[in-house]
Amino acid sequence: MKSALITGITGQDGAYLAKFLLSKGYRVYGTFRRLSTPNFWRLQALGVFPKVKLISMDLGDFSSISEALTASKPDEIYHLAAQSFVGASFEQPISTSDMSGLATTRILEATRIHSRDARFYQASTSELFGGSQLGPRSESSPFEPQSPYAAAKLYAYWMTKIYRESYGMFTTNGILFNHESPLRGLEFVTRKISNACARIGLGLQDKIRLGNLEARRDWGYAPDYVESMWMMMQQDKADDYVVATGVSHSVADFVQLACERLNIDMSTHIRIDKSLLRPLEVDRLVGDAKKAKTLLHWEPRLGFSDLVTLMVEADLKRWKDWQAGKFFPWDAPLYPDANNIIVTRYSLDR
Ligand code: NAP
Ligand code: F7E
Repeated sequence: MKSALITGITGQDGAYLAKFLLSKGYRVYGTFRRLSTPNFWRLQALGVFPKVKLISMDLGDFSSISEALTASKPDEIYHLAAQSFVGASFEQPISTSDMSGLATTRILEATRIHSRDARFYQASTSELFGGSQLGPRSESSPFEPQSPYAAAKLYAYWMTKIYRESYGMFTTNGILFNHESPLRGLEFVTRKISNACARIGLGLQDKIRLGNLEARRDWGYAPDYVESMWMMMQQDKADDYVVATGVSHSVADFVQLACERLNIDMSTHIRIDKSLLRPLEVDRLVGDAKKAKTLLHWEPRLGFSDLVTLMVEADLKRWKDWQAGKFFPWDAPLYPDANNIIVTRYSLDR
């Protein structure tokens, strides 16, 4: 049985990837950070919480990274943990550089020392490309990062390649364009819209405040995208791949479709809030995933319109359940059964 270690298993991609790898028969370990309020709701929502083994790790703490590797002895490492919100990277540029950039080197170093034969996936991003050029971006397009987040991820991208070329390690960059789902964090624009529209439809909220409605993104469906991560790790030779749908839409398109699904009049409920505009904006991004399609045989399954519908309906159901006094999944109100949490310092000594 193969073992996989997912850093950031509590995030959107971590949870879907855990579910996917379990379905492939993997033993799945995942790292989480100790928070005063636990954050396992996505794993619970997908029904995989009791099936994964959890290890506490902080990206700034090299010893906790080393412990995670020695405790899990992974065949494959999926490095997903990062400060992933572009907007916040302008507010916290230094910690973002550390957690989304330098932390990758910490994990690569720990891998080189403890698990040299393990395969390594780096969660690279379309944000590397920036937004000044027109047309679809492929693996050979120039990089022009436009945020502290993107600059940190560009450093991590290069370190991933450098470890491949210097030490012959199997390290791969998945350059993924935006991918969304009902498990997306509420800060990101798609989930912010689906959640707010659901609440407006039920009379729980009146207005939704947004920033740049003209920004365009190539939005795909997260469960489709985590499969591409696994496919990259099964190749004979490590390489870098763009993963995208090839179609872009504006934030306004997302709002319009979400409002249509719920018969909401968009003009009455949307307000532009200038404080949500970024100091530097990536105006448009669209990807060219020809390489992933040809070599990995990867294809996106869910299109934009179905994605909007899926997200809106999921949020509508959550709020209806809440109104009916049922469980509120993203609150994770109770500390879950902690039998599967490995306390590395103690358990390793016994
Ligand atoms: P996400 O939902 O924000 O998840 C990020 C994960 O990183 C969470 O598990 C988070 O833990 C963890 N984390 C953050 N800071 C940490 C720290 N200091 N120590 C330990 N863990 C920490 O992000 P996602 O959407 O799943 O994305 C996964 C990865 O892909 C990220 O690296 C992101 O930058 C990258 N990416 C995402 C997209 C996209 O469209 N989703 C596209 C391209 C690349 P908590 O749960 O405790 O916060
Ligand atoms: O913004 C605009 C905003 O925060 C999308 C991360 O997963 O994908 C994500 O980064 C667009 C931007 O995602 C609001 O200005 C308008 O142009 O949902 P977002 P992102 O910045 O594209 C990439 C690939 C990653 O790697 C990242 O980790 O929407 N926008 N109004 C808004 N954005 C937000 N968040 N909130 C608004 O109110």
